[in-house]
Amino acid sequence: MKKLTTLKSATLAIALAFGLSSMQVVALDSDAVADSVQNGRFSLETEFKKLDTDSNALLTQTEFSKDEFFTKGHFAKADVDKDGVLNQEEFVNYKSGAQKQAVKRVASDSVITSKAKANLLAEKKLKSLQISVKTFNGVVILSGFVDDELSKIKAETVVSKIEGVKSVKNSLEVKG
Ligand SMILES: [Ca+2]
Ligand SMILES: [Ca+2]
Repeated sequence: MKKLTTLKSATLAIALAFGLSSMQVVALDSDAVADSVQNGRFSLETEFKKLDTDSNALLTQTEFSKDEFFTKGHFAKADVDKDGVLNQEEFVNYKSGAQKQAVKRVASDSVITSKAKANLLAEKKLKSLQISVKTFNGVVILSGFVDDELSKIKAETVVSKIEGVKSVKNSLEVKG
């Protein structure tokens, strides 16, 4: 009797070990972005059903307007067959693409922000602790205070040289 129990728990332990290791393999292999998009697909189908208030399996512009990504331009782009409504496939494809873009954008924006902070910090004269850096879609917004007009220009120049920066909005204020 005792032997059987031991055997059972040994099998269980092996199964657990295998289960765990295959899970780890999946976690290591999958790219975080691809993973979130994949998971997103299931919830996008649910989202589609929620937006489709009259349940005719098609989204009109009004129904789609409840979506976070909605603009008229987005609707037109998503409507691949140009029939003026979105079927589930059009919606899921568009939305997963838009989410993927958003994930990528946030990732590259945060890389730009940290580079900008590091490069500003390297400019000793700038007193960069008083400069705040934000990046959205490759556009860097500088705000806070600098000692003089020259520092304001210097900060902008330093940041605009960073790879991926589309433009710099210089909202730095010169301390009076
Ligand atoms: Ca509908
Ligand atoms: Ca369509």
